[in-house]
Amino acid sequence: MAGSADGFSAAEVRAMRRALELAATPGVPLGPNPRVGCVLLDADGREVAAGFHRGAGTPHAEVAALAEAGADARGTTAVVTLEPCNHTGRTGPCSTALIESGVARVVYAQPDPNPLAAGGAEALRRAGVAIGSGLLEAEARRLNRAWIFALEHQRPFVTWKFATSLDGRSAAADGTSRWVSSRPARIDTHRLRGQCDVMLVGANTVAVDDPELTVRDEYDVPLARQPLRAVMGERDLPDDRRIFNDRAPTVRLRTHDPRAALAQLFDLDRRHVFLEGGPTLAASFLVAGLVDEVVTYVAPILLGAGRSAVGDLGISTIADALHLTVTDVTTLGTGADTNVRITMEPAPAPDEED
Ligand code: AOF
Ligand code: ZN
Repeated sequence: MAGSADGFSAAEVRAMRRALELAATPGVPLGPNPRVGCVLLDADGREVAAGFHRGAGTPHAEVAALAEAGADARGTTAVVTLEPCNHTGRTGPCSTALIESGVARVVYAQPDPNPLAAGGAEALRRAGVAIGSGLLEAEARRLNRAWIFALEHQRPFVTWKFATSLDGRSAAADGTSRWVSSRPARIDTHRLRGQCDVMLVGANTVAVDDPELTVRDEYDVPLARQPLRAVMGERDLPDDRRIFNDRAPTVRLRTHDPRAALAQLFDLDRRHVFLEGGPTLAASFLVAGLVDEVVTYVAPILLGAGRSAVGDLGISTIADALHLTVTDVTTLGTGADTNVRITMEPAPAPDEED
């Protein structure tokens, strides 16, 4: 088999792409674990078996692939998106499982950033297994960016999503807001909700807008479970609000402090918050520096008056503007249904004028 310049065969590169796809299976993983995929290749580079991780408490990707392969695992190359773990957590160490199955070589994309689980590569090497690392590492990191971020910062990654008119308003003067965003934008929102593990709104939004905050089947989002719904704020709410229905679990976070709310969600094993409103809650997270990604759906409508999409940020002069870097611009829908989705992340303020 011809090796590529960086020591990986074409079959291994293909297998890693497939492992990344398997890892990204919609609706997984459940709970606080990373997305991981694994493909076993025979000596001719043919796939023997494959597996992916379905969430905390279920078999790791390598163990799922080894179970499918049975005795055929002997002598194979395991291509894995994350360094095999070396610890007994909710399940046993993948390093040991790979060694016991007679796997000859392990190629992984990204080292395990979790200090409790890391060390698998070293254990495998000691047992005589050949190791290759760093194959498609950037792709693997992208796949688990919220999980990696949460591990490093000990708080969930926060995506703030809002829909707005061209002039930055989320509702008209009389408070009506259905529908600032088009159907294609709403479908896209449900898809993004399904990738998070908690959706967060303020108690005021629950009182006024009464969102259900579920990922709806009608939008065809494949989903193993509904994300948790969280309501932040101290005000009491009537039980008949849709967010308290039985379609998904809901928690109340009785605090106004974004940092305290995120700490509670982290303790509930949540790693990716989808912040959905309203303007005051968004402003409090922005002012606290606790927004890591912004996704906005801009509708080609003008309102001229009405609620601003974001509340007061305490900014009185242009030099103090909060700057964002655009990472993606996508047009959704056509004709009257067109919305523009802009994805951004916080950026340092530019230090030069021109
Ligand atoms: C792997 N393969 O498929 C996954 C890994 O509590 P546990 O036993 O599920 O362990 C979770 C930790 O193991 C997680 O934080 C991460 O470091 C690693 N996840 N490792 O070899 C997998 N999901
Ligand atoms: Zn493992």
